[in-house]
Amino acid sequence: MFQFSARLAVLACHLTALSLSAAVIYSNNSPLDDSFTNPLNFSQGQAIGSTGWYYNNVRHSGVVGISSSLPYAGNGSVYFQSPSGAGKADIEYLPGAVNIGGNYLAGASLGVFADFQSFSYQWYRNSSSTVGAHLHPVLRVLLDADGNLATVGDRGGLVFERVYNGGTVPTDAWIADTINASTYLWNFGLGIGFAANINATPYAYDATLAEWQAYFPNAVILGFSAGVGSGWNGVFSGAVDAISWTIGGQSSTFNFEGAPAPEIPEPGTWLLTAAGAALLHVRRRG
Ligand SMILES: [Ca+2]
Ligand SMILES: [Ca+2]
Ligand SMILES: [Ca+2]
Repeated sequence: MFQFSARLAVLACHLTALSLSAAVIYSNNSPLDDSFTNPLNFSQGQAIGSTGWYYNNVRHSGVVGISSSLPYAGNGSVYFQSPSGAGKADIEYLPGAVNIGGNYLAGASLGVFADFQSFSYQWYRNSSSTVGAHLHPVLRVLLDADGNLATVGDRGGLVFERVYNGGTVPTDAWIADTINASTYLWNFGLGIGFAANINATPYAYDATLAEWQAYFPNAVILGFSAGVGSGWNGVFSGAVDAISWTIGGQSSTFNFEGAPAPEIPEPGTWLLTAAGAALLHVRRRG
């Protein structure tokens, strides 16, 4: 009995720690269940309020939205669905974002890549997914490789996937991953081509965060991204939550939740207000 209570206390502490330190990002819809999708073959996005977060890069009927489907640390999380290998959907934090044809791009930097220390998230793969067993929602740091925002051909990012770090992908459970200096990441863009090899080994997917920082000493951080799809052959559904990063000793954590329901005054409140107004009216007349 004591053990059970102690475990509950520990769980409560974890939940409190997250809720105290995390910024809450609410769904656009109230109380919950955003479901942003786009059937076309070019990417579209949608701002999540004025939080700096965006549903983005959504195409071929991929779906992303803060939803109650797989709640974590409260009533919601960021739900993803992809119906086919072509489907894609991301959620992204983009400072100073600009809308380019309905999709969003960062317009400012969060800091220098050399100061980037770690990032982490919780992710979930539903067992109904039929894509390769190694696939799960990925986490990316978005970069401008030369640090000059005016040149855009070197924009891209570094991607975390468990399969390149010796990890398995459990289903129907929330899984925590933290990416630090020794974690393997692979690249897209950055002016060096998709999945480029930057170190001495012939394999492209074994460059650590520290090696990437040494390779791009002038790079700046353009944001963070989590998502699914694009080349995932089959159906995927899952979620992410508790996205966090640390840059130069400053940590930011985000908990994705359903927006509070709009407040509707109860009948009693209306009556009191009406009575007060009537009294005021009588007094003014008197
Ligand atoms: Ca640049
Ligand atoms: Ca290599
Ligand atoms: Ca949540």
